[in-house]
Amino acid sequence: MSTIKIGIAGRPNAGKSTLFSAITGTMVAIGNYAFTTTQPNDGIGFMNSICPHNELGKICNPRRGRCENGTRFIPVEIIDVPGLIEGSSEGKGMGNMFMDALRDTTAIINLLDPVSEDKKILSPEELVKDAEATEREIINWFTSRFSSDWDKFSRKLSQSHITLEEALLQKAAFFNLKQKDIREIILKHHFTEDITKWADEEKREFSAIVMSEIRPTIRVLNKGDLIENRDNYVEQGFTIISSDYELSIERAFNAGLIEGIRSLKATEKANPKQKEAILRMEADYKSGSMLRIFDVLTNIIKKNMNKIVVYPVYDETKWCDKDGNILPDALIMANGQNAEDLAFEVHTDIGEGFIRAINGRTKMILGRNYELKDSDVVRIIAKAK
Ligand SMILES: Nc1nc2c(ncn2[C@@H]2O[C@H](COP(=O)(O)OP(=O)(O)OP(=O)(O)O)[C@@H](O)[C@H]2O)c(=O)[nH]1
Ligand SMILES: [Mg+2]
Repeated sequence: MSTIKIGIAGRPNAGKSTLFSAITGTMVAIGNYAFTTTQPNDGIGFMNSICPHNELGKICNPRRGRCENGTRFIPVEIIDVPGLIEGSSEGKGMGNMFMDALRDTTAIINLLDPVSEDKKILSPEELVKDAEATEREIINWFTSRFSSDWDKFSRKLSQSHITLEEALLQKAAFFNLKQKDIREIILKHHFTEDITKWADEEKREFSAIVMSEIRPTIRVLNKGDLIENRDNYVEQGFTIISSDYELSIERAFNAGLIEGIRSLKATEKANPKQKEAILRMEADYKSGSMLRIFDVLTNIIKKNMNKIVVYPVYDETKWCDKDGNILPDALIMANGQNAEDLAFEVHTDIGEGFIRAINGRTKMILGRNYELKDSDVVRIIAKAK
């Protein structure tokens, strides 16, 4: 399973389910009214990476995901949740219990709606306020989950004398935080060593730090097709997409009206009206102020989450597995992980039996501490069990 799980949160009607539908290719309820979604949706989307098969001059055979004209589509998990409003954490709207679906996400997209309730286009400043309101609700949800049963937890702890790191590992288990992440937070920030003495403010601060440093929340402005002066928003730092376009493209691709999801070239099957719509979308993307969603997902994974893509192979010259499948796997790893980590990612037995690795490009021998680089093709040699 993918190690990446991205949640889509935001106000009601922002277009979360439209976006989810477009990236996962599944049908879910979409409606021009608040609280269309009442239960979280879970599906598979894709990030992009330039496939090394381009260098080999042969086509790859991905075991998961696919490859389109040399661009690899690598699967990642996507979650769509009901809309958040101010006060969701106190039970308004759909409440915030559904947010539990985001408890083990590795990043959250805060999808922003440029259209106000009275159908005006919001200014960049107004959008920032909206974004902050949603982010506050996310932190409120985290804090309330993290603080629940605090007294019971404190009583139990006062008899056991464990370190802050261990206490946090237990208390935040619901969020699937790794020991390394907790260690990093308490090294970098000051927290009271005795967790039973934490005041509400400290609990909230811990939640805010997790949500910004471990589970980054990334603002993405939707409905770019409705914004006339997109460049103004880009200058203010907004990343703009259109879920409506993405969904149309997905449908056009499935109906054989365009050549690929990336290359919006109309096929002969498209009628003149469809061709015109395709050209209009293409022109909007060419203007550069609006991004395709895979590029946004890729940026989130590579830049905000600091990940790389690595291709393990069995044969370092043909870049294939035992059965001759070329570049069968594309694994998303953390920047800074090494050859031994890759071996463990492939299989625990391979990790334990690690002898050495070979760089598929240079054919150099790599030790277990070799730091992996983005797009590396690596053969691992391990003792047979
Ligand atoms: N023009 C335009 N309309 C969009 C876009 N994305 C979504 N919409 C419309 O916005 C409305 C709301 O879309 P949904 O996907 O249901 O929104 P949601 O955020 O899931 O809403 P809730 O589930 O109620 O929180 C629908 O009428 C969509 O067609 C877009 O990029 N451009
Ligand atoms: Mg929805």
